[in-house]
Amino acid sequence: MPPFNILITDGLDASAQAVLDSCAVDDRTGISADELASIIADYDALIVRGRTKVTASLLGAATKLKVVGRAGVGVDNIDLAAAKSRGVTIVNAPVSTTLAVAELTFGLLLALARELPRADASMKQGQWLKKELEGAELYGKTLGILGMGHIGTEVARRARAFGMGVLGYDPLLSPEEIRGRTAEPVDRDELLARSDFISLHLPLTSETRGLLDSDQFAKMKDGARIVCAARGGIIDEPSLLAALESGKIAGAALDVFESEPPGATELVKHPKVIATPHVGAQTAEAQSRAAEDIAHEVLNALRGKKLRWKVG
Ligand code: 9EZ
Repeated sequence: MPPFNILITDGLDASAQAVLDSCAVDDRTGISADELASIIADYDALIVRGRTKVTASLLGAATKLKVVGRAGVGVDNIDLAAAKSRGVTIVNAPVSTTLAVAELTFGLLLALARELPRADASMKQGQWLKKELEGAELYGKTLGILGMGHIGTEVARRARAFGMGVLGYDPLLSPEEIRGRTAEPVDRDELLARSDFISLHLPLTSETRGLLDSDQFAKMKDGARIVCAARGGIIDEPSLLAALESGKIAGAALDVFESEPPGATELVKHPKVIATPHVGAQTAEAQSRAAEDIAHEVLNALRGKKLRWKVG
């Protein structure tokens, strides 16, 4: 049997190599959409991260393609309906990056509470802003977690260890399941009204795009702080900017943006915003796990084996 032809277009950690050693693997990281469309017909499988847009038109040109693997979690860069109608299987690696994102979320919560980026920047300017840098403790505060999947659950566990009260909302889980994940189950409005910190851990879908808009900010506690290491576009950026300007929201830490890279926008430059360049899953451990997990899953799909992480 000839080897399976596998195309990689967004880079993939070397830990995938041993798993795919029986396959013919082409690494064309950074390839343009046009060039990708012109070569995709040669491949049985495509492995992407978040950069490559797997569109209906690309899938139309992919006459041999059996499976697309997303090395990581969100599949918002893949047209799932088009894949389904063409019989292309979509798999991801939904647990590989959980701890990396949960730990970044805590970094951002602490950075907001203690203004760590400002503290560091002032030192590098030769200043000593000790008196101005009176922050807040996480202990005794309430964290509201929107989305209680793998990542939200790990954030909840860590928040408990810091002595925070933890509220959880997830439309896909029962109150009992949310309680089992160490959060108090509440509806969305109650979460917004009671939380000192709100962290988003949900996918970007047509339902969640623009979920946090000016109506939702108006329901929040005065001086609430927001963390988003989920996906750009879930927070409506103009609404957030207005809420920061009015003082309704005391701070926001954003790892993701509607358009990436965003450039030095008003939001990115805002003194109450901490911005990072979508580094949630960027740890050595997460990238290695994501690559190994997706390599196994793609190979299983090609061999017609049982799948752990079929999407849709
Ligand atoms: C939506 C969600 C969470 C959510 C979580 C998941 C599809 N989906 N949507 C609104 N898995 C919080 C608020």
